[in-house]
Amino acid sequence: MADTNLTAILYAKGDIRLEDTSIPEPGPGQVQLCMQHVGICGSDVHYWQHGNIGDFVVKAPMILGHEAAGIVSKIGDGVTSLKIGDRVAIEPGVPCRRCMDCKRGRYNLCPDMAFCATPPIHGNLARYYVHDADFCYKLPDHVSTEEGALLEPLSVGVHACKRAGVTLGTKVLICGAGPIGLVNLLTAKACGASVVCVTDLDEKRLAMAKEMGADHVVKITSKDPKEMADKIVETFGERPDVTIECSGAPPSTRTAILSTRSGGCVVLVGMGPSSVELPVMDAAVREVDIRGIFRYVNCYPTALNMVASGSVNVKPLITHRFKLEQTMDAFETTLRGDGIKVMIECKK
Ligand code: NAD
Ligand code: 572
Ligand code: ZN
Repeated sequence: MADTNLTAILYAKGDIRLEDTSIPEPGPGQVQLCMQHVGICGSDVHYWQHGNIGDFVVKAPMILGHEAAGIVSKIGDGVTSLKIGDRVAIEPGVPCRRCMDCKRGRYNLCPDMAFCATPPIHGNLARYYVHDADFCYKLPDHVSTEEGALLEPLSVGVHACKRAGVTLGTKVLICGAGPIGLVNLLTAKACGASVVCVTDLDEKRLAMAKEMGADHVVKITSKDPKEMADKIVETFGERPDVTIECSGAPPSTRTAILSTRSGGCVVLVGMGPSSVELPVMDAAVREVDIRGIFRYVNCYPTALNMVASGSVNVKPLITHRFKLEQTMDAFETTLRGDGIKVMIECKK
């Protein structure tokens, strides 16, 4: 194990530095983790490129990374659920546990959530990191730490499919074939969706969706939402029951509403501009529910089960691998949009 703590720190927009920091010690209820794998998320790249996402502004140096898994290397006082050597997936958001949202079980909505690599909270793209033990999930021997890191985006798919009510026989439209669209595809299939159609502007991403099990793909060729909705409905032969919007592009959100069957549901996962013009009257008179999601809640155990049981295979999502020392190459690769999931190996 390393005796230094190489860490990827975002100092400000455009300024990521790899530096040695002190090795953190676990407090009560916490574990120290020897980090194994951290996936790069679009939000890590966005903070690097822009220095903010909306009101979340990088005002002080922040450690990047929130899709992560590690090996327990030290135990804090009172921790009985884990032992040194356990391999764990890290759920990156720790809520206050005391507010009404937490007490209702909707801890993802906690206003005091401390979420890795969302300013001002540090992430875990480092050799060592400390996290609350009850937000670490022990991996069975046959589940790798790469898969453990992928439980983070997979949990977004689990939460979206739950909010959409995807079940046996549901016909699902997924707009956008980035990592988040693809984890929704995997989850929808695992939930028993009978038909899943995925849209994107990009042929390579559509090819990936097909490889990962999409029954149909539709290339988006126009910003006219009605024209694209007609193309989608023609592909299904009917309207989808449920649409999971994973691009955040306003024309796609309009298409999502227009495509979905009367009485169906559109789940907004993709984040675009804060205000978007939508065909709300079409949604209203056809009773198309519009629901949002905010990350996930109580989804890690389900995501882990799906991977451990073999009902989803997340490994093909990983298209690029780098070492922690190559963090800048990893970020440049993600920025170019060459692949789907770029994975960083943190161990020495
Ligand atoms: P991504 O940028 O890699 O993927 C988005 C995909 O949408 C791209 O492949 C792009 O070509 C495609 N696209 C763009 N315009 C389109 C259009 N008009 N129609 C169809 N496809 C179109 O991003 P990602 O990592 O897959 O994340 C997707 C979105 O989900 C982002 O907006 C991200 O912020 C959001 N997200 C939200 C949550 C949440 O809690 N709500 C969690 C994670 C990610
Ligand atoms: O893996 C969690 C995650 N959440 C994302 C994006 C990427 N990864 N979200 C989109 C941005 N929001 S936010 O509310 N914010 C920066 C806190 O705009 C969170 C969810
Ligand atoms: Zn993320």
